[in-house]
Amino acid sequence: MAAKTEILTMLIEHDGRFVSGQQLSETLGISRTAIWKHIGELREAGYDIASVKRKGYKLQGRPDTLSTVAVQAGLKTKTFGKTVHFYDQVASTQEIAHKYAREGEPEGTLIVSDEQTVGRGRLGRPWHSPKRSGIWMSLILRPPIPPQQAPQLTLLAAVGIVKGLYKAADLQCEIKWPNDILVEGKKLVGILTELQADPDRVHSVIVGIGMNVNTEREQFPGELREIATSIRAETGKVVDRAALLQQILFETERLYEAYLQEGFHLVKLLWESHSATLGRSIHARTLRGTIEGEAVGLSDSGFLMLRDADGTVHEISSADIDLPSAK
Ligand code: BTX
Repeated sequence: MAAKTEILTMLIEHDGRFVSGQQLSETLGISRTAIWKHIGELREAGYDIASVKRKGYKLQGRPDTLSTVAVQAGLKTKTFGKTVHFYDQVASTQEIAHKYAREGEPEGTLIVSDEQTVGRGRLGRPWHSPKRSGIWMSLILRPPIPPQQAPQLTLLAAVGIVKGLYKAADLQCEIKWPNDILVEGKKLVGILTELQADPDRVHSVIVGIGMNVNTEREQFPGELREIATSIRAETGKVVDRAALLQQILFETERLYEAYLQEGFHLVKLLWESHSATLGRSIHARTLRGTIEGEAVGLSDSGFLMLRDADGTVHEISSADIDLPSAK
């Protein structure tokens, strides 16, 4: 961890209390002058750090950013987010993640931006990603699985996000197959999973996550106002995006480890328990037409099983789902 990140981590852990320059210098094994220099850099980056003679340093305020130091200070993961590429503004974090994945960046590399100008969803649809109001991120994974199993990672990410949202923002959400996280039927999070693969082997899975965090309801453009929501719109609270992102990385990494060791079963169970889709009559709009029926479960590969009026069970690998009787 970079010294600056370690200093910020210690300041955060002291939660508004002073940490002496001596203590920082001994823990990090660098001079007090070096500590002073890093504190200066943190201040320049927007951290409000008080310094008082004989007492040391105290963190009084943090900037609203998902910069590398903000994401990494206090992060409790093993690999997720250990490498972060942060941008004030990008076209799409997915594009950058694809480039880094091709160049061999390791599993867990995170690409995150405070704003996207051309954020995208599935099938080239646009994803609204205004400045500092959400989490716009792409995570590079390198699971040793065949490409057919890659959709399982969308479901895994959805469960990790739901757990993270519950722990960091006290918000209960539902998952709509395959990639939406909803509150009261409105979309809070979208997930876009893309692959770099040979026919029999995955090179990388890029998990793109777009989450509306501090957007106020009236800030959504007209076409999204009825279908989108944010944590702030739901709870009235402004959330620390960096702390939320850390929690999501932590929960998702734990699930991912279990998935690699034990397979899809645990993810499937957790996913089903948070599902807004199962047990309901739905319309699945696939590229080959619409199928109507009851969503009866997930297959072992993560496909949605839909029983039509004739009792035939269809396995759906990709579709847009309408919940006609949605709340
Ligand atoms: P999706 O195709 O399921 O959803 C896209 C649709 O969602 C749009 O057509 C629009 O109706 C609606 N929508 C657009 N923006 C928002 C928003 N901010 N909140 C709620 N609804 C919205 C979902 O695709 C996958 C989205 C992944 C986005 C991430 S952000 C980081 C990464 N980089 C990137 O370019 N995409 C991913």
